[in-house]
Amino acid sequence: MSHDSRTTRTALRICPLCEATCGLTLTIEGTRVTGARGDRDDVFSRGFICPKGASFGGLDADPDRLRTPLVRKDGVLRKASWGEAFDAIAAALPPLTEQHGQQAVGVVLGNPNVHTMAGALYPPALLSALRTRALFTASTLDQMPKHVSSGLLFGDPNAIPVPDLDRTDHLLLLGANPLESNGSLCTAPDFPGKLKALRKRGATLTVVDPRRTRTARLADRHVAIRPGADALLLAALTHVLFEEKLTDPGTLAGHLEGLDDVAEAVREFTPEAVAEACDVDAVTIRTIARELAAAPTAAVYGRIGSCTVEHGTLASWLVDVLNILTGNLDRPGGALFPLSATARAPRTAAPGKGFTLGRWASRVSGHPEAKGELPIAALAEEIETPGEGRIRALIVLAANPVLSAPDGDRLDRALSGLDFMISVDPYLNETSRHAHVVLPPPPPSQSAHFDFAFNALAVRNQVRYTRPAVPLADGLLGESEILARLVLAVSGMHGADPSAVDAMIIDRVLAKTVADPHSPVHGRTPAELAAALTGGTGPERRLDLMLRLGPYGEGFGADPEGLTLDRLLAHPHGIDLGLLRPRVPEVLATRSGRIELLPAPIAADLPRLRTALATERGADSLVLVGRRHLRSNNSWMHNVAALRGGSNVCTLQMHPEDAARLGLADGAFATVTADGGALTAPVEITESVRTGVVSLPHGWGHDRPGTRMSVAAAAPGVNVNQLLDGTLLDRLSGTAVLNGIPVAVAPSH
Ligand SMILES: Nc1nc2c(c(=O)[nH]1)N[C@H]1C(S)=C(S)[C@@H](COP(=O)(O)OP(=O)(O)OC[C@H]3O[C@@H](n4cnc5c(=O)[nH]c(N)nc54)[C@H](O)[C@@H]3O)O[C@H]1N2
Ligand SMILES: Nc1nc2c(c(=O)[nH]1)N[C@H]1C(S)=C(S)[C@@H](COP(=O)(O)OP(=O)(O)OC[C@H]3O[C@@H](n4cnc5c(=O)[nH]c(N)nc54)[C@H](O)[C@@H]3O)O[C@H]1N2
Ligand code: SF4
Ligand SMILES: [Mo]
Repeated sequence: MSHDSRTTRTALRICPLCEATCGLTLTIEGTRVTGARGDRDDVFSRGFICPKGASFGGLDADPDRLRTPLVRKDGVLRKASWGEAFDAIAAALPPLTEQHGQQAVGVVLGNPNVHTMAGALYPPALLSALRTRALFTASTLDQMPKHVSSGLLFGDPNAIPVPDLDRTDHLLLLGANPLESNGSLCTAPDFPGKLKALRKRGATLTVVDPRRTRTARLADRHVAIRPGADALLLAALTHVLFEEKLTDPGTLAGHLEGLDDVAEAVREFTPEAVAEACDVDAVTIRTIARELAAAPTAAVYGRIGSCTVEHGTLASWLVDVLNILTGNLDRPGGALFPLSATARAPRTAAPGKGFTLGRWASRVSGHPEAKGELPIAALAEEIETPGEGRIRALIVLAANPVLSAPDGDRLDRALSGLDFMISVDPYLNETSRHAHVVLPPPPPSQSAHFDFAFNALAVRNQVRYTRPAVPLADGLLGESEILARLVLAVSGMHGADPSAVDAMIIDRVLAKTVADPHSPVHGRTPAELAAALTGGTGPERRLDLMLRLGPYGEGFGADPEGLTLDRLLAHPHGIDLGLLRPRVPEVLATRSGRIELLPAPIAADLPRLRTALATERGADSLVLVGRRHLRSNNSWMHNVAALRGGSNVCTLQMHPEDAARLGLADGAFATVTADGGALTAPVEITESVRTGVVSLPHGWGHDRPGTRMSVAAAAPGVNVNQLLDGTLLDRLSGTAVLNGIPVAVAPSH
């Protein structure tokens, strides 16, 4: 193949920039991506594309991307070869754990790990090589409450039901703005189009959000709730279902435990009791409950605004309780569990191990672990506080917690005091600037793509895979190879062939599978099965293995029509695996084998919600919420010139009445103060936020020295998370409270 700069061709690439996972057709001149459009033949996205996907080429070719590793010498980060970079790691880390113990090495996993193959395939091996419990991820800034509620209800923290957008008659959406975010924990290319189609077919859309978002404007009803009050609203809806005898779990009835206990638990949360705290009148609450119960099918769906709040786990739990009580969980048109092609093949229903919280706790504040993770809001104190088990080294994969987590200034100082830090990141940014070694992955066009995470959250079962659209440039390493080498370097096998990591994992999986009497390959030999795997790379062979052993797989001959990597490669636009289907009881892994409606940790957290009923707030008090902009993505897409400007700016949105009371004009600068600090931002007066609420987007504050993101630094914005001190958490999940934060706002002089 020639890569002459005059040849123009197209190649398919699944978009890694948000959860919608659209199929893109890239135009490539030589080795440069010069265009991107939606792939009309993609079995799932059918040609949809958004402005971010359309800017794929700009992002891919960003001149600020690192093209060589960086290694710190004499305090300064300098360009280095891959050999030097891994030598530095192998020289530093093993001695450090020998001296200070395994807990002295922390790991931070950021959001893009769910958008890359490498991020899915290697962190488990890295963690098991390190044997550390100091794991912090973006989940505790995001969806950990949902994992905890699913773990407790269904026994599996990854069993997350998704709303059946294409078939539902009624959608109650809380704290999500898919018209800007393109959806989350609900993978649906063209989410906006699906909501419009929903309205068009006569289904009802209710949006609960303190802001009148683009999504809210599309709805039949917009409920401008007071931030942080969703759990109260949902508890009152549940109360009404019981009070008015509207519960009807349908076919789920035989799979439930604790129905009466839930009725008792929500008894005092009457619409009248919660109305003031939610700022939603009791009549509206009763109407919503009755409509939910009366709809032929309905789905309740909550996201960021219902998770990153003080009662995030309770709200996440109540979302599913409502789906269950109305008979909508696990039925078409309701909320269903997807079945992805790389999931474990369904077992026959049987009691499982259940889900346990708090098996260990963080060293300094004693925060309980959830899903093996500690709150990222507690990372700085774990680095700063002396004593045994203090974190002295940190491996940061695709994360920028200096901007994305609470109190970045404190974390910034803490990171600068580490003995050793590694960042796997394409940018020298607010976090990676502290690293001793920076390992840059290649641009996305040069990576293969498979959505291990999002296929399990998709509104339709389907499977797609794209190989690199452009060959790996000279001098770069694929991210899978980077992470495999990292695993070797930290486990005393520095210099071994990175394919050894994949081979080892394949062997381990096969050994376990052939020993399982329920497996189609029971009794066969791992070596024989491993030899049958196809694929040009270690990650491809692992994908082939998962596909073959998965629920649609050919099972190494058990089902000759089933899925393999080769079959998938023969379908470049993907394979449709059909509509979501009911999966209870096969998904359940609780100890009882049933859905445990009122798990003990939830029951123990409810008194905290009761105290929220009585919270006093001054007439002029203000709380802060976040927002997302269509042409942005957390902290790292502000460096793409084509995506800057328009609504994608860091302003403090405020209702005209609040602005008038405070004497603030549009464009004037305001100082915002909260427990964690203060910042100054330009005011944008808009009726899209309700009174008593101000809004700032996150991921801004690109004004620190030592970074290399020139476009972002030219209009840096402010870091909203500087307003937080990291102490405010949803206790059950360790998730930082990022919405509904009390603030004071004053004109800035
Ligand atoms: N106030 C407030 N704070 C928030 C939120 C909020 O709503 N409000 N949202 C939270 C949420 S939902 C999340 S998920 C977190 C995100 O928190 P993080 O994951 O810490 O933040 P990102 O900005 O996504 O940063 C991702 C990092 O990965 C790098 N990167 C990009 N692509 C790749 C790649 O292919 N490989 C590698 N190795 N690195 C890559 C980027 O350069 C960047 O440094 O932020 C949270 N913070
Ligand atoms: N364009 C863009 N797309 C993205 C991202 C991005 O940064 N930009 N980030 C990606 C990531 S990592 C994630 S996790 C997803 C998130 O996807 P979404 O959950 O859709 O995220 P948001 O757009 O932040 O929507 C959250 C909404 O909750 C509202 N809200 C705040 N507080 C409350 C409250 O107390 N109650 C209620 N009911 N609502 C409240 C906010 O006003 C906001 O409109 O988006 C992903 N997609
Ligand atoms: S909606 Fe998401 S996945 Fe689709 S093109 Fe836009 S950024 Fe990419
Ligand atoms: Mo997220």
